[in-house]
Amino acid sequence: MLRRLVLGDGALGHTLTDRASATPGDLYVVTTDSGWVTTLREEGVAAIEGDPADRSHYPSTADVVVVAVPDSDRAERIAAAARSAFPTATLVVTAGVGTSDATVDRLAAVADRVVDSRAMMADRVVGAVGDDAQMGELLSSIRSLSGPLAVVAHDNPDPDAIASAVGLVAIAESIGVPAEACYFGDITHQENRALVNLLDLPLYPADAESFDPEAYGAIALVDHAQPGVNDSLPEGTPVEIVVDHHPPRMPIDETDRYVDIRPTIGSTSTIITDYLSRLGIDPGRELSTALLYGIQTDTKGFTREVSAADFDAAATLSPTADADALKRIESPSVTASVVETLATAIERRDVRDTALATCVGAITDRDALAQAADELLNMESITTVLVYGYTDDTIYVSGRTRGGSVDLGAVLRNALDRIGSAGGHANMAGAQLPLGIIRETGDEESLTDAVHELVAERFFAALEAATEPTAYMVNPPLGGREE
Ligand SMILES: [Mn+2]
Repeated sequence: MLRRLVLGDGALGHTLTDRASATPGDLYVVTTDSGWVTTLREEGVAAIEGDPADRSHYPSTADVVVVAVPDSDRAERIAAAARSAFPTATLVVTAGVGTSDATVDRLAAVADRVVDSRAMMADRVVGAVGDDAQMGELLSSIRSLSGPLAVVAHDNPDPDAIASAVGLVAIAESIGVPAEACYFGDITHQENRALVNLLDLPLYPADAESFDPEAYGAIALVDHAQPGVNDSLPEGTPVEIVVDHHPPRMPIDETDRYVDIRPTIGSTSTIITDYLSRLGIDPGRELSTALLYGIQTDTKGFTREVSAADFDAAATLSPTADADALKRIESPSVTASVVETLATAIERRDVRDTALATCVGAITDRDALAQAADELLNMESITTVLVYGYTDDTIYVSGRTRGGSVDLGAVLRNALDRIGSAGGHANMAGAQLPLGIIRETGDEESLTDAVHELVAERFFAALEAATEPTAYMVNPPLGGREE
């Protein structure tokens, strides 16, 4: 487990610990701020009141150390103590506004990363790109367009994709090129809808049937890299710009295009934040909040695949981000229909081995299915969940899996494509089936049973076929040869 140590009392320290305490992790805080210690302890965080420069307060090990104090001389002393205590840890130090260049240099000598909040203040002019060749390339690829830029997030976009798309639009608009952020599919999670709604983010649902790539000067992809793979663009659609942090599944053609894929970075929002800083563009309150939320969710509150650059970006954004809005996004109000759907889903669950399938009957809110599936995936020993319900004419199916042993998108296609349409990702997939003939099945109760049978039998059979150990067929177990 990654052990994180936060030394100090800055706003950054608070932001980081606030997020981190919500996820299981090994977090230590050493601060002189006794009020903060009390708050942290109430949240179950190991907080020690004392001088953050005093090694005797430190835990025995730490993988990531964040020094967050506004005074840079003090930051320097604390950083030196932390470095000597944890020579191999990733050390991130904040440099407050007004820190001299000499101090920043000294901090940089001891830290892996100095988060310099002055950088943005200093060059807030787009022309300041100077000798930054990469940013020059990005801007010139946008500037040369003959029409608006379409920035396409992957289907059913998550906060990272949403924020990155809106961020890239802001970059295009900063040089006077019109741009639109769009996505195919749905924004299913309540949190993600709250993100878009609360911050009033300019993001448009596109329609796969009517989307016309010709209407745009170019297409940019964020948080994914292949048209037609994680989005509903036709395969082979020409794409001019790709910004992503996922390791590419297949080689990406970089000829005559702007491609920036950084698999060591925790989120695309981090890359976009880096662009904004280097271009001197002020993201403003809403976009800062969205990007910060994108980083937080993709790194699971700075615990998963997090890099120094992610901390850096979070520190850049946090002074401008709207902390209250973030809180409301993280815990949106739950509607009664979501609670009812979850209750029915639990009651009617059909568990076979580690898979669960459940029919919740007639539904008014399709998103409740996805949320119920998410909740049920937390059940002990359950690794795959399928939740479905129906409206007047359609059965909607929402699936989730964890652990990576099953490609749920493929399972659902095998199970249900012949009687409807199915698709999605390895760990998150869905399907829609016409209710058709079984609609005639008498009362509501027997209709629910009929729908369950229709979906569950096909699902469990396809799942079993997908999890059949192929190794068994190639190499029969030792001594197990039956004639
Ligand atoms: Mn991402």
